[in-house]
Amino acid sequence: MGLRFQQLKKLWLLYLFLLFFAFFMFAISINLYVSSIQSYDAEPRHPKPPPKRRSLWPYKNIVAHYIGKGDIFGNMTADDYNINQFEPKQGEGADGRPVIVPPRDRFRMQRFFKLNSFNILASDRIPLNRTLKDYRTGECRDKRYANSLPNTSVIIVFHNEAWSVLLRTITSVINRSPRHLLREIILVDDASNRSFLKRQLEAYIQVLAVPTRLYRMKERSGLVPARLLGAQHARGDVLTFLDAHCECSRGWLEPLLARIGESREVVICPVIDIISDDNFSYTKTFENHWGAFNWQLSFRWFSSDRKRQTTANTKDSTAPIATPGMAGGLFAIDRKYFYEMGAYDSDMRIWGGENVEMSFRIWQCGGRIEISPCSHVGHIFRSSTPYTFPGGMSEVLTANLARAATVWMDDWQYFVMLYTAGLSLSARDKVNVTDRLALREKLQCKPFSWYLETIWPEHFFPAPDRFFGRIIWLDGETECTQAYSKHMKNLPGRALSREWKRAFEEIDHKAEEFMSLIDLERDKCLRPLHDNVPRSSLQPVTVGDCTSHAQTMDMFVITPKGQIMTNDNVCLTYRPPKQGALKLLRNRNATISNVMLTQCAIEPSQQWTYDMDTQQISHRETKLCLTLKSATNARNHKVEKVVLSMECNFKDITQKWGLIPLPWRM
Ligand code: UD2
Ligand code: MN
Repeated sequence: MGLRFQQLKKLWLLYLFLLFFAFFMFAISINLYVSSIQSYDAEPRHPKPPPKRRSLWPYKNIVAHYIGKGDIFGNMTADDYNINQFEPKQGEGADGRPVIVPPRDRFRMQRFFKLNSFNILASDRIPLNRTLKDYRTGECRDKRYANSLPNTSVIIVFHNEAWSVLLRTITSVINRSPRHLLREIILVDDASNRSFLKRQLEAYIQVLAVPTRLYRMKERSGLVPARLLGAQHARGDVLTFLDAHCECSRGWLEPLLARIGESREVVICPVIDIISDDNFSYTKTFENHWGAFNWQLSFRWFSSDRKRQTTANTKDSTAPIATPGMAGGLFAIDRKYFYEMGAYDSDMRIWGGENVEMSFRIWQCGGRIEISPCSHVGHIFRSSTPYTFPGGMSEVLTANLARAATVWMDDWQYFVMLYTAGLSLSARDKVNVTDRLALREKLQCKPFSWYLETIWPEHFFPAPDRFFGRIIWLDGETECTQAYSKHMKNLPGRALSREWKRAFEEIDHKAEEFMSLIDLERDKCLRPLHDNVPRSSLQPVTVGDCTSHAQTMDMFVITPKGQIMTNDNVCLTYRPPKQGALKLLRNRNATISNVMLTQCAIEPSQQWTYDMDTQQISHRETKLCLTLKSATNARNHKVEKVVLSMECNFKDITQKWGLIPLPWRM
């Protein structure tokens, strides 16, 4: 008996030990997992650079995470979509501060991120009326507005928006708008299926301090039909549109309404600040920025100085800035003017394109689009789309863009269709835009060339007086390089050989021949050193394989003044590396060159000349020639071949360049 008992006791102890050990291992692995999530999370998302990080939209078009039919959230259950976990903690996120989700919730945080493409667990901890700082400049705060400003209806459309985020948008509108200027709030539900957006929402809005009405689309249609429905029911003098994941900051409304009070033909946008999709911190962005579109018609922000065209006093920092393009989500417009100008193209579905269409239409038909530096509204920028795209993301988006381009872009519509993935000239045949063309006729709108020249003179699109095409390295081996050099050498009037205009004409003459001779397999094109680097970042150039049409890596626009531009407002720039900066270079493998691609600006570092006689491209000021050489990195190691600016030598074959045009209009 005694022995049995001893044995049993040992077994029991062993059992306890094993149990304890298993538990210990489990705890360690959980801990490791959580910290791996934490470090994964901490790295790429913080801190969000201010609006320079303007590549949100292209990502949205190209690498959105939408997968197709079925459960796009993998392990999410029906309950997960429909549960409302809003549980505010006092002071959380106050003054726009970031929220730190406790470690025990990290796993759920990760899992629920996909639901909205933002960190809903962070949002659910922040009270609906969290405080924000006053993001206005002193001048803006001191500004006094007329007593009798027009009033507004605020229109917010949504599809499956998260509860806390939607209600924080509404609360910020109510709390930060002067009551007499805010006539009503109009919500339009674009056929959401989350259960808390049904009765619960209806009940909630009944008791708000500002009349708030909710309309529902019968079926999922997209933000344009939803905004049109909202506008139809609005009674305010002005329509103010907001996305459903915004926070209005102090003094946001008055400058918008005041500007429309001054001139009803102005469509006025606030400065869009950044609410982090990750921790919901509120980051103010620069006031001095404006927007336009890239070759694929994706919206882009730019920050170069622009004249404030609205006041005689150009130094008035509170005056709005004219902008060729609007981001699309946040703007105010006189209600009657909205309809006089053709409201929206109601055949644009789901998402995208309407901001392009409205930007071109308002400007070309006699209105203006401006950003008021005194009005700050935060918006959650996301790096992927959380919702479905009935009809397919690429199909929907390209159809919307094809509509905008066909109606408003004249000759330039072909350019967009030729060089946007998913579009082609046949896109024109699929869209019926008769109504919109009639509108353009009725409103007697100006041509797209006027828009480019007058409203967006800094633009980087091709134009009749510009070159558009590839810059190939004339290694003298391929048929194309031989034909090109031979032609250039035997031209009369050498004195003119350094004028871009002359070069463009000469190249244009032989365009067909050069285009037919270029061999994409063998000819080498000037292009950025690395693929897939954000366009806005500084990067060296090299020569490499020429790309096919939808990729525009190796395509350049050259202006008669010698700016060598490419997509996204990027220009070839002479930029000698600074000694001190070299030592500090963090990435010791970075390639060093004195020629870089960087944001365009009107400055001597971006002015180049071409000598048709020698086929050299040289920097105008330093007279150094573009040369293909092996470069070194910060460790003094030789790396790949890059293009540098060096002493010119007309015999040097590494300095010879040919301009091979590409078609861009019919
Ligand atoms: C930007 C604009 C957005 C719109 C879009 C182009 C900003 C801050 N945002 O993208 O307003 O102009 O470019 O189309 O300028 N929605 C629906 N139904 C749909 C899809 C979206 O109601 O089928 C709602 C959505 O809930 C949101 C709004 O439309 O409130 C805009 O959608 P988004 O936030 O996904 O667009 P965003 O900010 O990426
Ligand atoms: Mn949005």
